[in-house]
Amino acid sequence: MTTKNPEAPGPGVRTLACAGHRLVLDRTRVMGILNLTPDSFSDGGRWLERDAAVEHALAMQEAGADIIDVGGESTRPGAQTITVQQELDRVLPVIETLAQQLSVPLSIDTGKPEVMRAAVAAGAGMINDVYALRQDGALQAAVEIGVPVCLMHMLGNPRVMQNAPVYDDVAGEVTAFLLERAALCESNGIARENIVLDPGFGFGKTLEQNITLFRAIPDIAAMGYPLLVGVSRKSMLGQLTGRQTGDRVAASVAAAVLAAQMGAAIVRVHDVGETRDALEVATALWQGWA
Ligand code: 7PM
Repeated sequence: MTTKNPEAPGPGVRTLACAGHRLVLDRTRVMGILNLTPDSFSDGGRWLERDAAVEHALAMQEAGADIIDVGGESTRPGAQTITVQQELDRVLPVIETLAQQLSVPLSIDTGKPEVMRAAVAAGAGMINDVYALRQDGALQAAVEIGVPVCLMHMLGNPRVMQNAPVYDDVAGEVTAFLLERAALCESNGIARENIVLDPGFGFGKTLEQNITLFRAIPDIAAMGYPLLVGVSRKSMLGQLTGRQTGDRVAASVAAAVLAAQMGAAIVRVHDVGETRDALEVATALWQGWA
């Protein structure tokens, strides 16, 4: 007797196994941003702020988020680093609560091995590291933890990255870096199926370099790893539209749709409902669903 599991992905569809949740990459998935840095929640540790963060995550799930990315350390250009304890205090209570309440997986946006371990122990199902596991102990932690990891390209570090970045060939250099990090991860025991790559828009790139890199999304996606693209509300969109952060929703949605058409497997966004709607329409009109 043959039984067909209606939940099973078709042949060739990549799936991320996120600790008890599956992220099936049969269409471009939406990662909702939950920012616990003091930039948005004044100290990130107080009860009212925790409740607001949990409410916001639930609202993003309701709006169609496929995964929620929780971050406690600002990677804003020029930002100072925080201690492990500060970062744990910000993210752990929220992850513990959300892991119980959400039906979608959580990712932890951190470069610190201690935070990776604690966050996954508390229920996170993916590691999102803008340092691509380059901080001391991070690679080993990711190997041991065993959840999918997103490796992002950044030139330098957040403090200095926007000081006149220079490339001979931005797309070629970013691609080479990502493939080198992926190869190192695999040689240390991270499964190929657990690796996601991200060109790192805005992380040590000028507007012109970001545009060149964006146009290379199909080539980077062709390397065979799922590609994550994060351009939501970023300054490149401010430079293109002349708009302030909160007024970059339409610009962000346009960029997310284009990234999806060009091969992005996951888009990391603030405006989940708007992005979902736009992706549904773009997919239906471009490919025809079903
Ligand atoms: C201030 C400036 C606050 C910039 C936050 C940011 C990405 C990421 C971020 C990305 C992946 C933002 C950034 N961006 N992780 N974390 N890819 N994988 O705009 O592009 O959200 S932080």
